[in-house]
Amino acid sequence: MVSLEKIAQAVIEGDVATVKVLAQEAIDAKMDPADVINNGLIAGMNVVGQRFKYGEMFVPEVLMCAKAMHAGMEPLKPLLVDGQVDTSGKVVLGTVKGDLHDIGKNLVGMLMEAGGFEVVNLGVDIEAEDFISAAKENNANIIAMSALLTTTMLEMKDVIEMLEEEGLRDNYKVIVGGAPVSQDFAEEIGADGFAPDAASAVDLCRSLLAG
Ligand code: B1M
Repeated sequence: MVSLEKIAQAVIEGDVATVKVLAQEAIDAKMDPADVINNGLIAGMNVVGQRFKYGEMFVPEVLMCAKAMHAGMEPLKPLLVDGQVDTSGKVVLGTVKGDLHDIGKNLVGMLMEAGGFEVVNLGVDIEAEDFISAAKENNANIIAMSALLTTTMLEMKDVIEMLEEEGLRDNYKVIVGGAPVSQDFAEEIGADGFAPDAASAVDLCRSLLAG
């Protein structure tokens, strides 16, 4: 019989086919879709995030797990009543202007979604004004920027300066990450936080919004 533990385990194993079957079985058994998402799919993905953080899982495996989670979400989402899945907050995420690297940024987005955040993933090569207008339009809590090049990480500073110029700096928490980015750099440009990896980015968002 289908159980939340089985669903979580299939996500942890990155077993897309099994997750699909179990999600359908859960629907047929009239299980609460929010419970299946929160305590089956997302619970499994949270384990994946922690294993990735501690080097027990690697990027390709995490991507398969995320694919499995999404495969399970697909048939369940239309059955949800608004507000049934807790959202921890809304994040506007992107790779900064001039930078096309998105593998790490997408991992960050997936783990944030698994962590209960609503993520607006803007993509790559995002201009400062586009981060800001997306944050305004989506009523976001957090602006999250990724950069993989020493030349493009400076764009993060432009976004923060533009927020200050527009008098919007206090409206959003700003977090930064990516291989060349450090805690020192984050402090230097006035960001609210830096995370070295995707799972830590989720913890950081939680702690920033907690106060
Ligand atoms: Co490029 N590249 N690349 N590249 N590339 C690097 C980054 C580089 C270190 C390679 C090297 O020279 N050794 C180097 C940068 C040097 C520097 O500036 N310090 C480099 C270069 C120079 C370039 C080009 C300029 C090469 C050229 O054309 N001459 C060019 C630039 C293009 C551009 O962006 N304008 C370029 C292009 C590319 C590809 C397109 C071929 C491809 C990107 C494909 C894609 O992303 N869709 C690519 C790749 C794949 C890499 C390497 C090999 C791998 C990057 C990656 O995906 N890592 C990289 C070398 C390396 O790192 N070994 C390299 C895996 C990923 C999971 O890790 O992105 O670090 P990462 O994300 C981590 C953390 O950093 C963190 O969490 C993630 C998961 O834990 N994190 C965040 C990331 N964003 C975060 C945001 C957060 C918090 C945490 O909060 C918001």
